[in-house]
Amino acid sequence: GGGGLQQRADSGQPIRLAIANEPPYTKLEADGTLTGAAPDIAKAVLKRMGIENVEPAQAGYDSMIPGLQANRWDIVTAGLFMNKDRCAQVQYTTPDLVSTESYAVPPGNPQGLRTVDDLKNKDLTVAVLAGGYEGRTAKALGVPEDKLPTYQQAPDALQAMQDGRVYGILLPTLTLESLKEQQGANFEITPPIEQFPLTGSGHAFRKSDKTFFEKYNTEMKAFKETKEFEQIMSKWGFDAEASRKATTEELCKTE
Ligand code: 6CS
Repeated sequence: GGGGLQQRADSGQPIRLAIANEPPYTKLEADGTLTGAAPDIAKAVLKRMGIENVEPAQAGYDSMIPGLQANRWDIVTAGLFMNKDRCAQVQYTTPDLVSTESYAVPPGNPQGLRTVDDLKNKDLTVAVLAGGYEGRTAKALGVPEDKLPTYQQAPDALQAMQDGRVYGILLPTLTLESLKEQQGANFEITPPIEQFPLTGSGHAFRKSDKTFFEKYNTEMKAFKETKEFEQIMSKWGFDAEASRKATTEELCKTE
């Protein structure tokens, strides 16, 4: 194979980027503009390849890889964190975003939820996203599945906490900070959970799109050395140095 995405680009068709619409990782403006850290990086890399025709495709984390395989979109640029399972299904570029995970908890954190062991030992549940990295990783760390009810998107998880259906939420620290700011919601965010591995995403491609992937990955590595990359990263609250130090190989070892 190898013709698919390359052919699409050559014929001037839009490159479809899958996102969740979860700032600061991904954001769809009210006017339809595609932005957020991962799409801004993708657009800059594609521009270096002479491609400016891109189109957003909004999806839940549970359908990003299936939709990629089914050719519903061309690249996942959603802060899709690498782990063993995902790395077996798609090819990931060099890392873009490295970040941490936290809990959102009610004001004052009455149950004192801070660690993965707390989640195992206390009689409470936390919302995670369907098909998301957090649920899978928490289970790998020994948290029973029934403590991790799933919701489609971050605002649904927030609603569940506000309704008292869950005690808290387990999501990226930066997602929770953005959610709190956007919704003006009254909750606390714990410091990054130390037992959780550092998360790292890359841009995910179908394994069959070899030629295009190789070119893209080469341009992305070069782009990561630029000032423009640093500007995108700091605009959205990410650390360019952490991204440069991370490797796809290491991040793909996460259970
Ligand atoms: O990779 C994931 O599955 C996770 N990534 C982000 C940016 N947010 C939540 C999601 O579960």
